[in-house]
Amino acid sequence: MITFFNHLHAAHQGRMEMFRGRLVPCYEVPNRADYVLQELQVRPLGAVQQPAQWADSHIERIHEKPYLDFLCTAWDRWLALDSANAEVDILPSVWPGPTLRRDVQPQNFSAQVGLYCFDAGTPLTAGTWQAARAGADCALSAAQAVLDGEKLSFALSRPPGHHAGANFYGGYCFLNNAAIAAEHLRQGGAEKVAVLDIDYHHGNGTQACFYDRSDVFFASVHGDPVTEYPFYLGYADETGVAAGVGANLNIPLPRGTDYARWAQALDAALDAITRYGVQALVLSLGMDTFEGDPISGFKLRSDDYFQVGARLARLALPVVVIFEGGYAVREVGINAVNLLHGLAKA
Ligand code: OKP
Ligand code: ZN
Repeated sequence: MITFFNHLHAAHQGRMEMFRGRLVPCYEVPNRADYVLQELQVRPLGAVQQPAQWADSHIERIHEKPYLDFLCTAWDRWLALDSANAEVDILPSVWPGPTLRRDVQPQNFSAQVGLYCFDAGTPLTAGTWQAARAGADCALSAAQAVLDGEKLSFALSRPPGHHAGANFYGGYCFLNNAAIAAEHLRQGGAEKVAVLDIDYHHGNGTQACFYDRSDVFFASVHGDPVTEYPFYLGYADETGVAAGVGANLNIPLPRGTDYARWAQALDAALDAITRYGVQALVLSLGMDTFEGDPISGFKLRSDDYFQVGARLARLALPVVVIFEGGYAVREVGINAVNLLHGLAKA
């Protein structure tokens, strides 16, 4: 395995997120990635490298230019409004809900934040763009490694990406690293690829990126959106549109699901990927299925992740692993590295 890591991830350090009418400390913290790196040093799985610096054109294959322009200028515009804003992060307070227009971009800064951001839990900070951009570089380098013949690569970056879409951010995510990697595999010659998302939360951004495409199969096992974030996507009847019909598989599971039941769902997703017939897999690796996760509801234990990795290995596909969620910070490294060892050694 080859791992791509960039210290710039730590430049994204949200202070507070909105929860039940209060601002509470962010769950998505820099030491999440550092704990994984530390555990990879204890139980190594190959080289850890800095990513190459990739041109923006690779990111523009997934994200719209006006959205990227907003992201990379937002912090400076925020400071220009009031220099005291340096002490607080950007959160939206108004959104284009039903009957309101999304096709105009108001000049007002807060109105633009609400246009692009779909929740109040995703602070945009001084270093968000730099961290997210370096994360996309990790994803591109990891995809390139597989194109160059590696069997397994790992983009160890944050913030995560799977809730972000062509022109929106939310759920702690800004740039969709998994989608960027999948598209890079396609450009590099893989005719069909699959994205398998095993984060606790449905990867609504990734699904949206590929919903009308037949060349990227999206499969996800996640907490049932009827009770779990992101609530408004991730149901079993979402099977794709147009050319993408049959290329989207959602397997929602109730809060409280244990490993035995979760593993059945994983196997169903793996069978569907096998039937679809792809040349490479992108794995959106969220570790928030862990029983100790503070914001999630599945019951997987640390030892289970070895078996998860071994199950994934049965696909016998090259895999680009993208780090997503997982908020039990002390265990996130052990759990992620357990899975990676299961996958690499099987
Ligand atoms: C991102 B990823 C907790 C509210 C949860 C959003 C969760 C985003 C999860 N107080 N807010 O998929 O791990
Ligand atoms: Zn998650």
